[in-house]
Amino acid sequence: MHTVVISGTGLWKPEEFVTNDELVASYNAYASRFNEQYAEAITSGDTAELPLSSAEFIEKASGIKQRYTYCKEGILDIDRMRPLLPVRADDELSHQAEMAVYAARQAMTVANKTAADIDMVIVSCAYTQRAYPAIAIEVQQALGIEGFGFDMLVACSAATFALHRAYDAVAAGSARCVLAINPELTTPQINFKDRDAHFIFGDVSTAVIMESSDTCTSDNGWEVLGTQAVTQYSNNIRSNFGYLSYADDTDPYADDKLFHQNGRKVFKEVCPMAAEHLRTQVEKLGFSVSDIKRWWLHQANINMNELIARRLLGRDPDTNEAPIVLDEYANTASAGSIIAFNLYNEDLVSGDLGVICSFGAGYSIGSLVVKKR
Ligand code: CO8
Repeated sequence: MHTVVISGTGLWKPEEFVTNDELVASYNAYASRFNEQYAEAITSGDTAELPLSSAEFIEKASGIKQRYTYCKEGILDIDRMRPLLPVRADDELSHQAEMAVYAARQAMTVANKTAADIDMVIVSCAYTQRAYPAIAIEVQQALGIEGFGFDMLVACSAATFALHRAYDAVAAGSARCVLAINPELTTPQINFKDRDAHFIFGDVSTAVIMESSDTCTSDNGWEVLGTQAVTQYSNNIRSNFGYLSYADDTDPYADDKLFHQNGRKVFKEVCPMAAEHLRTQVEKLGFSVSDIKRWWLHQANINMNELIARRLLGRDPDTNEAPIVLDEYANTASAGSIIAFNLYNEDLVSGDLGVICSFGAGYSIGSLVVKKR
């Protein structure tokens, strides 16, 4: 078995962003127009009135202040309320591959790796923009990497589950060096007409290089001490988008085809699961929770992260003990814990322990215990 290390990460964010105030102004204009248009039906009880959204609620309930958008155009237009993405020809680099390449190049630079060093590419995220050819293979070609690549979908746990596959491959020797990328292009799957969900997600791309410690030349390497994953079926977070719409004659863009959830239930069910998962993983490796210097947790909701940290530690976490990136990035599906790791690891010293952990749809929870080299 090879000792496996994370030797570099990359983080790419779009230039454009949407603030809570902008988003709420757009949604409220849409809802007000709807309510006026259907006033009679609302009065007679045939149609439900659309409630208004509020920027104060969003920040208090989620910790989110803004979200990055790969394509802002169209999102705030109340006659559209979805991004207006330009179509790309088959021989052009696809949108998601482009996002992936930006983050991948950064991770490769930090890890001192060239394309020749890498022999496995995983693109893992909540959605891929097409079924095939795999985005990973397109990225592989764009970067000039030999070997093989494949795509994986595990919703919010896509990044950690991909790192588990990378870990297994490097540890077993079936790959020397793995590039795992999370081009989270979430905004095209958001129902911006749904007050409960319109504020949650943002676009971003993250990448991680994982390799054997024998080849690692990075001055910021993290040894992976263990991985742990669990899934438990739940319908509380769901998207029914898929190719069967063509055959079952349902509207491919209906509300149920977009992201929807019962957020309250998710909150209640996932927090204890995640806290228990983290404790058992740390203890299985012979450590105690107090040995962990940093928790790079999934970023869905600030109240969730604070509750999980409190359950684990038995007290409020100190500043930076469980860093939050939601204010700037919002929920970026699987990329959240990797953004937190990318932005908040350099102050730790050799021997320090940390945990990267995701939790979300499925339900799925994935974690890695890492030690600074
Ligand atoms: N503005 C004003 N008021 C609002 C709004 C709004 N936008 N939304 C809801 N309210 C109101 C409600 O109507 C309710 O009013 P009342 O009390 O009168 O009934 C009140 O505010 C409270 O509503 P909630 O109970 O729903 O509010 P919460 O405090 O529970 O907060 C959250 C809602 C923020 C959604 C919270 O429940 C949450 O974050 N839960 C966790 C959810 C979670 O982590 N989900 C994971 C999703 S991510 C994932 O798994 C990846 C999926 C794949 C990626 C998809 C990419 C698109």
